[in-house]
Amino acid sequence: MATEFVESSEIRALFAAQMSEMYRLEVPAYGDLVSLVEDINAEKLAQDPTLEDRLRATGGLNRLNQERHGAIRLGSARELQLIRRFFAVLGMFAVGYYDLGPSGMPVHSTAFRPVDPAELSKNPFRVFTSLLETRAISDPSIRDDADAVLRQRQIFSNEASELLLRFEDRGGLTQTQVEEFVPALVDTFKWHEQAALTVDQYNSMNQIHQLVADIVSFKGPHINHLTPRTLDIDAAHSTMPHRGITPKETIEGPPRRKCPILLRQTSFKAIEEAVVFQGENGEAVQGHHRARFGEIEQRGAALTQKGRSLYDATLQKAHDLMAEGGPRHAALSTAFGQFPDDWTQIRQLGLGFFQYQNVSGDRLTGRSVGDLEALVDDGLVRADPITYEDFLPVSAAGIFRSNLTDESARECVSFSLNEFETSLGAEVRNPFYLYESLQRDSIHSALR
Ligand code: OOG
Ligand code: NI
Repeated sequence: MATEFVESSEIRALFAAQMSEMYRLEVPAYGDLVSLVEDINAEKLAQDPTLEDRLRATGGLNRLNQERHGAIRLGSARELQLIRRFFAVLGMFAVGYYDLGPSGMPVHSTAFRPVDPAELSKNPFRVFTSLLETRAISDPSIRDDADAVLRQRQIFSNEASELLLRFEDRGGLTQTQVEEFVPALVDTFKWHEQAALTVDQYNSMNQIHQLVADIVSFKGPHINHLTPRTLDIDAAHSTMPHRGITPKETIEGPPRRKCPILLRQTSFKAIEEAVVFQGENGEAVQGHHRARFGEIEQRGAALTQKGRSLYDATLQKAHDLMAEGGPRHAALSTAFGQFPDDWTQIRQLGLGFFQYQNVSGDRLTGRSVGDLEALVDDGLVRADPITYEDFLPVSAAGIFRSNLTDESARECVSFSLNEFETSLGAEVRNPFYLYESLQRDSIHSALR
């Protein structure tokens, strides 16, 4: 009898559920945030049948309440390569490249996520994964210290590593192996109260950059947030204080619109946690650290390169207006006045990606791509915006920044996709190609 391997979507769903369970126990405010988001989503779906219909048509309705993204920060190329191999077991691959260097962070990032639409609709779990570049540390002795600590660090258990090798060797894991593998992998991302450094080492890393201290001081890459997806971030944001959660003032990304695009996010500040540092003579020294926070997101439509360039220019214009002293709200709405807020216009101008479906009840033989707009117009084909599955570097920098208490000017460096891919040991997938091919496939099957 052939051994039955478990589908990667099932392993991923189990992993996501166990991560959520762990985070709920470790950071109770996360549980409050999840229940708030569930309430708001139920309300929104009841009020907005068009939204419900679109989510159903694009396979997004069932996944909604289990949908999360997490974030981790790694210390070396070796850790990044291992994470890539572990996430492959869960059917998650590196998509998109985000250089946070120009925003004053010593990291660059990718997101591990499923790529196939069918996989996304089963469970879209994503992990925003950042890699520390110690060469951004200007003090050579602290840099050497950090490198030495990171070289020694083993973030995965032997059990998880053995099962990874078995997966790679045999091409899958059995149910029994999955039941051992998932908790062992989840353990990698738990909070470590016991620091790997002395309090003096921690303080000197913290002075260089709080992110350096967060990444180097601990025995593992603790998950630092787990984000549920809301259908109405403004409602969720204004309800947070009523549930005892203090959000940051602003929502990152585009302003509220009739046609949501890309990604809007907001967060609450990291909680202070007790840490036990190593003392000089082996005794324990009590201290604390802020790492783990909460975030919510609202996902809108994926934009084409052309749409994205317009978004970037629009956001830049809003920031310029703010720099001139304009209030944030006014600056955003003035700037975004130039970004069409109508799905037909967004489609006809080629600003967004759409999924097409033949709803005529007949074959559309003899019709070609050139007829698509007319078919949509006549109601024979429906066009639904494709959900954006990725992240935004300016918004991500805002999320990072909201958890740094030290706002002193920092050196900005620039990293590159090339060096990231070398560290990863693989190519990063280009999100634009993924949306493009999803759109193309839907057109082909609509016109078949
Ligand atoms: C990651 C921050 C970025 C997002 O949603 O844009 C992020 C981090 O703080 O490690 O999670
Ligand atoms: Ni996030």
